[in-house]
Amino acid sequence: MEPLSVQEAVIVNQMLDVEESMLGPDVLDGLTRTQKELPPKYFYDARGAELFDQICDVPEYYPTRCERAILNQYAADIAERTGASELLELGSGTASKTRVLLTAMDDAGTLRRYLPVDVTDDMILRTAAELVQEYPGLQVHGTVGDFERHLGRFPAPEGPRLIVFLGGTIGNFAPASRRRFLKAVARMMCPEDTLLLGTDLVKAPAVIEAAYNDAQGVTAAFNRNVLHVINRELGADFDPGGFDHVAFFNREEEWIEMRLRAQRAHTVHIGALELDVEFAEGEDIRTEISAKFTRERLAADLASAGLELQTVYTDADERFAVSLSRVKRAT
Ligand code: AVJ
Repeated sequence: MEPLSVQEAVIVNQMLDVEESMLGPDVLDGLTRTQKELPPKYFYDARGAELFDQICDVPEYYPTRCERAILNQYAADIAERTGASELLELGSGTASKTRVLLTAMDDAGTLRRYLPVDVTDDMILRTAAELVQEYPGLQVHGTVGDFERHLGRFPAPEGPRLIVFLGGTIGNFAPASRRRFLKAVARMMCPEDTLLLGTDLVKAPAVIEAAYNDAQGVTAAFNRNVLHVINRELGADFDPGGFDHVAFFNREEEWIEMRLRAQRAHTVHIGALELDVEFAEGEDIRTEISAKFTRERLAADLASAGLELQTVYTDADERFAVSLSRVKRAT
């Protein structure tokens, strides 16, 4: 990659070497539980990110297309309602959906600064370099960090800020940590700031389940990729092909659960942890939950974090929602 030589971009790395990865402790904690579990954030090495991009293109996986359609339709309205001069994006990735928002803010004449936050520094560097070209005068202040841990370390706002958390990734948090996360977001918001949140909606279970069981098997490969990551990073000897991909809609919890199911009884050795993990035949590792929301649930979760739902945009079929919230004013 070309070194970044633009004046307008500043990238601050919040990841200290010692805390660079929680993979080891997280795997140890997750795989020694009665119900084995792995955090979904470890899907996304280079291969996992590529597989997720492919998921977004399979016909069954509707969330990305719906969210993009909503943003295309309502970006101008969002820019107008928020009057935001800066956009802080949690988990910015390639910022492909962000451009429509930046353009709308640019058209409204308010755009001054873009603040991407992502765990991968080269993603932020590349995006920053592109965006300062595309939007002359735009300042980019990137933060390399984990938005679950570094929320308090972002630059102070210089004007009305739009905080953007897209993709439905909020659904990956368990309910308690979801509310904790929303509270932390609310705490860093000023009265003139707005939160733009993407959430998948509750709908016919068959539609949701198809999105996580695509016919081409891309989601299955994505699911198994976490075992490749653990093999490589922690010197483990998982046989990813020895696990079946399972995804179902948990109707009580209103979330999708992805699991990896051991085809036979066996033991896996994880070198870096000096750990042997025993699997019974048919035993599952839960690898992801992806919560689906009703408007009521969404409003309640936001309210319990001190946020007030202002506008809910949906696609024509009401499959996905993008919402605007502000901090509740003291009464
Ligand atoms: C990127 C977390 C929103 O939960 O739908 C896609 C990840 N997992 N297929 C989701 C995912 C399986 C996705 N998020």
